[in-house]
Amino acid sequence: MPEYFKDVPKIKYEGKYSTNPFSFKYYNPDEIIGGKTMEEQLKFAMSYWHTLCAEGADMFGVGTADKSFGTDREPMELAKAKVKAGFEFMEKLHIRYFCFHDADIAPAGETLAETYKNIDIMSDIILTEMKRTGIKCLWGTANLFNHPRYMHGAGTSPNADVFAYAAAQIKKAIDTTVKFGGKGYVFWGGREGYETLLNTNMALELDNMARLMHMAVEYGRKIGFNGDFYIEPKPKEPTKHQYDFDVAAALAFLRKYGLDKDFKVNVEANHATLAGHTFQHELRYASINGVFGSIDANQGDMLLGWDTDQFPTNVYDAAMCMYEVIKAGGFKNGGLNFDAKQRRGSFELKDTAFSYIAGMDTFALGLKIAYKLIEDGRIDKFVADRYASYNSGIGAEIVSGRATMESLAEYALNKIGEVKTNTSGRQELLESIVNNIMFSL
Ligand code: XLS
Ligand code: NI
Ligand code: NI
Repeated sequence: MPEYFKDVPKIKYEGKYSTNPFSFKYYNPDEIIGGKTMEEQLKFAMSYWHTLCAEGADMFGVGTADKSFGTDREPMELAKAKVKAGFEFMEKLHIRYFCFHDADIAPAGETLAETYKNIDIMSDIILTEMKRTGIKCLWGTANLFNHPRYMHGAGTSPNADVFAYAAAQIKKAIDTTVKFGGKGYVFWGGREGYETLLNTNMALELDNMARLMHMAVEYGRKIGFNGDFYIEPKPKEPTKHQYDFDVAAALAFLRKYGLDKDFKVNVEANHATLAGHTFQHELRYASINGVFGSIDANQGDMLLGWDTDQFPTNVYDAAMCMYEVIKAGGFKNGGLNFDAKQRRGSFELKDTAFSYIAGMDTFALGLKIAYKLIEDGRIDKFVADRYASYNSGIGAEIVSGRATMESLAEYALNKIGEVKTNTSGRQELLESIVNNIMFSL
């Protein structure tokens, strides 16, 4: 069997003092943190598209990385080589899950029927590799944004034929996800939005999007899909305005259309920052509303206003992310999918390995720090104390629902006079506590 990532050896944990670039410094799959192994807690997934398909093209230039994997790019031959390369990579990097779009795993045929056939052939081959290695599918999705037919959207297209075509693609992508035993199915609506309201019937587009999701749920449940459906919020790009702007907008949509029983959210770090939120904000908002599902782990660039999909190396953000994940009870059907690509200048195949090592080590650190923060308890205690006024007296009246406008007005008139009980928010102290815990690992 040919070896595709020839320069990449099997990556092992060597600890923080190792200078071997092909080693994990912090990710030690079997290490127990908080009662479970790191591997169980982090559930890393390889993104099929960035890792095996994307060649580094940008708006101003063609690709720089060669992802032909030794083939002359004949589509089916290439697709087969990608499977072998992908599983070799996951085995070498100790990645136990992958995520895919229909279009990543099989080339489009001349007709939809031919595309279906290609997907069947390729999914059989992938399934064989899954059985050989024990690697699992985290989630699947359909690419409803690349082809010109989706120029005006898929589920929100003004053209009913496009809606039907999108449904046909989703149906097959759900079939394939179920075939792989995947526990998630993602809707990322890259073109489900608009460029101008002058040509847009927003109400119909949103109703139609919900119709498509209802059909997907009905079909998925019928064929035995028992995992989660996810909306992956993103505010813009490629459209000027995407309907699933952020977790709050996605949640309002899900509740309005009665989809919140079957759907959760897949939070992507770079999408959060594009929406003007921190990653942690989006995770917290999802978690307190019961829709936290899965994560696309990456990071943006503070100075660039688009989805740069960089590999996550910011330990602080990873720590805050894992803090939220632990508080949410950990991953159930979800995991950490590296929806991330190496920079265009890092064009060698071994750069893909360095990128994943960097990302996995960052989240291993994040996990350890998050547990330390929780065990240390200073932050949680501060927050609990900060709201202590709601535990008794007038606060307890408010929280229990017994207080009314009249009772509060009477209390304010007779008991308060002027409020003299505010206490400091201590932000700087708390930030220094986080640093203290982070750097005394
Ligand atoms: C693009 C999205 C995409 C989804 C899957 O910005 O992140 O990669 O995760 O379609
Ligand atoms: Ni994503
Ligand atoms: Ni993205």
